[in-house]
Amino acid sequence: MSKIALITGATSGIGEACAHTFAQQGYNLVLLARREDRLAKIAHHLEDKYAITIKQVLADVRDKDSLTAALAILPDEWKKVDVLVNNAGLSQGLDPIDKGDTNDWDTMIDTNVKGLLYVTKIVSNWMIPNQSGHIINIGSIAGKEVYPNGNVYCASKHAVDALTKGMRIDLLAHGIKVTAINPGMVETEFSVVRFKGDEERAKKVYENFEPLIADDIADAIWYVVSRPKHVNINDMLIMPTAQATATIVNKTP
Ligand code: NDP
Ligand code: 8X3
Repeated sequence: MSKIALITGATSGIGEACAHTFAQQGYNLVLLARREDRLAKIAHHLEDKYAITIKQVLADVRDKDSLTAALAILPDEWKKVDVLVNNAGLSQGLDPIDKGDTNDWDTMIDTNVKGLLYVTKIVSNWMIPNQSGHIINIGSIAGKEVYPNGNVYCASKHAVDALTKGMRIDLLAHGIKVTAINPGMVETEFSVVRFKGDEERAKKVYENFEPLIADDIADAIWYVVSRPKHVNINDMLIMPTAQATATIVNKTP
């Protein structure tokens, strides 16, 4: 049987690009996200184009009970997951700590940290009997540095950095690889979501320099996944050439 990759947040950006890359490599896919129409459209397109099979899992990673139920009903042969891409995540708002919206904080921590944990607990228990598997956590430059007004988003991605290290230690004896992929600025729906639908403001983030695109990250993930069995890439920080740090970007005037 073909290998299986489970990708969270597969309806847009980096997750969608990963779905294309793994499909092209002949993987069958479990694609998870909340937007049903988009998920179905992407799944049908990839099944037609690459002659692979896809299971769609409509779930919110924040909702532990329904997430658990949605994954539990997958047939047993679909639980032999080779690669988990913990990609579902978001930022909400860009405000100083005294002005931040506590609902935004809950959303970021619940999605980026707790959601990633819930998915990992379930899927690592599927991997352990096989004594193999590869977990890719999508962190961020925001998990390596803290930038003005990034406070809670940066904290959530620092948590992903710590959890990646912890998972690697805990899953070592089971032959499961754990990798962190930490991108700088990637033009996806990320900033539209951060600015709650303000497309003009989001567009400005990526003006006057060449940001990364989602395919750049999918390409790096494929590199990591396709190393020989005895090789693990622990941590990768990928920036646009025009970006030196989280806040220093060489923009043309
Ligand atoms: P997008 O907004 O384009 O994609 C985010 C994906 O996550 C969507 O498919 C969305 O699907 C899914 N998602 C969000 N919340 C949930 C949830 N509660 N349950 C299930 N799925 C969810 O952004 P990106 O592709 O840029 O972001 C992907 C990851 O990359 C995130 O973890 C982000 O923090 C990280 N990242 C992004 C960078 C960037 O500059 N773009 C840089 C560094 C890291 P749906 O709404 O259908 O559920
Ligand atoms: C998203 C990257 O630093 O632009 O993780 O917020 S950043």
